[in-house]
Amino acid sequence: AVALGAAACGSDTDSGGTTAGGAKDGNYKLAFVQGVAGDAFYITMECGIKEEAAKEGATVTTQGAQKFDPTLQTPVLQSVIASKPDAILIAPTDVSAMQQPIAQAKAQGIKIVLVDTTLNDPSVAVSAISSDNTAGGKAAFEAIQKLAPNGGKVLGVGVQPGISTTDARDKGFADAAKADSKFTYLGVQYSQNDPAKAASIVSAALQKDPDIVGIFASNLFSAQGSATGIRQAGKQGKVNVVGFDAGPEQIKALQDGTVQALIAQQPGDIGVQGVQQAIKALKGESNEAKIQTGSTIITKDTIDSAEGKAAAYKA
Ligand code: T6T
Repeated sequence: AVALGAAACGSDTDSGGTTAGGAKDGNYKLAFVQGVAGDAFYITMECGIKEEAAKEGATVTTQGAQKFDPTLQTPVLQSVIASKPDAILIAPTDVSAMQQPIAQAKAQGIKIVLVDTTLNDPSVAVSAISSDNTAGGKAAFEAIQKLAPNGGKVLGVGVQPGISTTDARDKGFADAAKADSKFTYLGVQYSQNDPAKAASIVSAALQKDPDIVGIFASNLFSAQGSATGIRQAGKQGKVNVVGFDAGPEQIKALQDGTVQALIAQQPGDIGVQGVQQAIKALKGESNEAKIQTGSTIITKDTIDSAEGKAAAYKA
C-alpha cells in the first residue's frame, strides 16, 4: 500500500498497515508532520520512520505544508489530530508559535515526539531528538578556517528566526567566527527557506564585499540557493561555501566545486529513534527526554567514499 508521493527509500519500508499477525502491541497509528513537504531531509527521515514502524507493526501517515511556516503547519497538525493517531512525530516550524497547537494534541491524549526542531518548552513531548546543531555551526566555521587559513570576511545565510535548528547553527557559526580575530563576521541574512532569496542574498553580498572568503548556509534550501548565487557571480572555487544538509542538488554543487563542504545530518536515524520513543511511550515504558544524533562532514575528497555515499539524503 504505497501512497502516491511516498518516499523512495531504497528498500521495502512500506508500513501500510498490513500487519496480519505481525503487530506486537496493538497496531499503533503514528503520524509524521514534516517541517515542510518536498524536502530531502524530511523525506529521508520519513524512510527511517517507516522502516522502524514496519518492525513494530505500526502504521504511518506523513503530512507537510508547502512552506516552512507555522501558520501553514498549524492547520496540517489540526487535521492530523482530528484523525486520532496514537502518537505524532513533528518538526515544529517555530519555537513559540507551535507550542499551543502541539499542546492541544497532547491534551487529546496523543503522545508527542519532537523530531529535528524543538520548542521553547519541549516538556509537552515525551522525547525531543535532533542533531547537535550548535556544534554543527561551529564545525562549519572550522571547515572555513581550514579552507581560508589567512582569514577574512565570512557571511551567514540563515532561514528565519524562530527555528530552533537553524538558529543554533547560525549562533554556533557566529560565535566561532567572532572568536577568531583573523575573521570578520558580516552577520546572518535570512532566506525564508527560499533558494531564490538565498541566491540574491549571496549575489548582493558579493557585490558589496567582493573579498568575502567564506559563506555558511544553515540548511538545504539556503545552501542550494547560495550555490546558485556563487555561480551567478562567477565565484565558483573562489569563495568557500559550507552548507548544512546533503540533498541531491547540494551533492552536485560539491562535486562541481561550487560548494566545498557539507554537514550531513542523520535524518533517517532521527526518524528511527523517534518511532522507538513514541512506541515506548505508548507501551508505558520510560522515555529519553533528549536525544542528540550525529553528523558527517562531506568534502570532495570523501564524497565517493562509503561514508560519503551513506551520508547523502534520499530524494
Ligand atoms: O536542515 C533541515 C532541518 O534540520 C531544519 O530544521 C530545516 O531545514 C532542513 O529541513 C533542510 O531543508
